[in-house]
Amino acid sequence: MNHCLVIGQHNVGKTLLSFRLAQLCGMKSVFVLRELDSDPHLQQVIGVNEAIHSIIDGTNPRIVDVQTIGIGMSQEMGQPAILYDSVGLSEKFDDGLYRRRQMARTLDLFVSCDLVLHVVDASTLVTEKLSLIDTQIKSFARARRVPYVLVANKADLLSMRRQHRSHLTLRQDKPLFVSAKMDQGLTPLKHVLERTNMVNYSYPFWMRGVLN
Ligand SMILES: Nc1nc2c(ncn2[C@@H]2O[C@H](COP(=O)(O)OP(=O)(O)O)[C@@H](O)[C@H]2O)c(=O)[nH]1
Ligand SMILES: [Mg+2]
Repeated sequence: MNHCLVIGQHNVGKTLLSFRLAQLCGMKSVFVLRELDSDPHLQQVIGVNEAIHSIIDGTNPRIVDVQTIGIGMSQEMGQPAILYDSVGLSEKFDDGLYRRRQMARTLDLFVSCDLVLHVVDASTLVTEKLSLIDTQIKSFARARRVPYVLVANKADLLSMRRQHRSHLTLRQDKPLFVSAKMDQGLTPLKHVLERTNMVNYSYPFWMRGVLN
């Protein structure tokens, strides 16, 4: 099974993007496991459309847990994928113990996943550059040589001019500008997910992570 980590700072749209990807893969409902501090973890089957609407309407309680979302892939690909919708990373000292544990869990997943979707909020990029924490996420993925996509979400909030500027500044990272809210630009991410699945199943497990 392919393991894909959705990582980034909080409020950048990781959860909405994860459910949008599930929707794009044709899922009406998904199996979700929320890793709470207490055992057993919470297991739910969630309607994808309902989840999307509740995030956009703001009626969804903010999720601060690592959530595992199971996605079945198209028949040609066969293999299902697992999305880890992780807790937002931050550098704040005052984050509570529970939150810090969830961040540690996110970093654990970073070491073992097959694909990294690194989400940034395109509308808050300062002078179109990545923040320190985002630069660290990118460097770590590069060091691991795990397949990696920089996803610049909330592109709907950017003027064409600003999007163009961000494109130029970040061109080495080949960002994919998307809007999870407006459901725009996401199809290439589904293809990445399918391709990583295919590549990972044509090579033995010990070669995973060295393919780029
Ligand atoms: N304008 C806009 N808002 C978005 C987009 N994606 C997410 N949001 C909003 O950003 C907020 C945080 O989204 P969420 O998925 O919970 O972020 P997370 O903390 O990274 O998981 C919510 O209010 C979403 O509706 C987008 O593409 N455009
Ligand atoms: Mg979230």
